[in-house]
Amino acid sequence: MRIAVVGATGEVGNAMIRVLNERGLVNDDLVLLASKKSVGKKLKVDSREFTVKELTSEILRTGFDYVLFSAGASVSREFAPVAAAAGAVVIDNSSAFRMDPAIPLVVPEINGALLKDYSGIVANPNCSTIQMVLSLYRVHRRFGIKTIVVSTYQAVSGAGRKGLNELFAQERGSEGTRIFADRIHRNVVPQIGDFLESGFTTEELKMINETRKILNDPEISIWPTTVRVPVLYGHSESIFVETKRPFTIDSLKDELGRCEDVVLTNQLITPRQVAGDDLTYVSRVRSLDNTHFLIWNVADNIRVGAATNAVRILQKHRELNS
Ligand code: 2RA
Repeated sequence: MRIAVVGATGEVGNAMIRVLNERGLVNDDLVLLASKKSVGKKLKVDSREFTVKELTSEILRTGFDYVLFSAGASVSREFAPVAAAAGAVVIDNSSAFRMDPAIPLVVPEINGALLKDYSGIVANPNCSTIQMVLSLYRVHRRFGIKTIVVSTYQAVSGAGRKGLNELFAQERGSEGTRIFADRIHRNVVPQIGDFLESGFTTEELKMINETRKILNDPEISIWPTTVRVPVLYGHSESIFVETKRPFTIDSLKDELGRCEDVVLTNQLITPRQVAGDDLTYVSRVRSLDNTHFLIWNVADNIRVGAATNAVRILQKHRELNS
């Protein structure tokens, strides 16, 4: 099987390579692609060493089974169709194709069946969306979700290596490059992405639109506030849900606990505990009636929220089409 990773030197691209390797999917045919400035960089993967090559249409036409993209929406818009036209299944971590009605937006545990007999581009959802829908999909199936109110506490790695470097710089006392709307050291910033006319941000709109597409329910009313916090890895979310049909706390916990790749726990779970992990942790389950509840979830945003979900898409596609 021949795989390429586009954006191989970035935070998510690097994680994609690690997860591929952990799952025995790295072989000598792996090709690492990036922009001109990264060409020639060496990446070691266990005993193997790979040299980063320049991303070009020509190289994408050399016959890949899967091409994983994490290099930004403009790169995906230009090159993902080239790779798909050459016969590869493209798994794109950018926002470029997520809301295209012809392109599946996939969290394999929820709607992986869309990958059966499918070839072309598959969109990987936004990290803050993935951990939320992984926590709620069974509740939606059994009780129907009417309304979600979610506040996120998103790690600086969500902004890639530059986000991490910003926090490190400010912790050392320097201004940093000010990539966030305000200083992030010992602060929280209630803006991720750009502000829209509505007063919501692009990140919040992603959570609204992507959740409806993945759960296949355009009626769900979703009210997000996405916040950047001075954490390195691991997004946390406080989620309030109103259901259409009544539940008991036991039946609610039963559904939450049955979600695939989700751990329901009474422990207090924080981002420090989940960095490097591939599971989504749900805790603080509580309710005062039988149609409203609150939960807290935490997941590694670079793995669960991007790289691992992308590799799970690859594995699910292989499973359904081999
Ligand atoms: C962030 N979800 O956390 C966005 C993009 N990864 O910055």
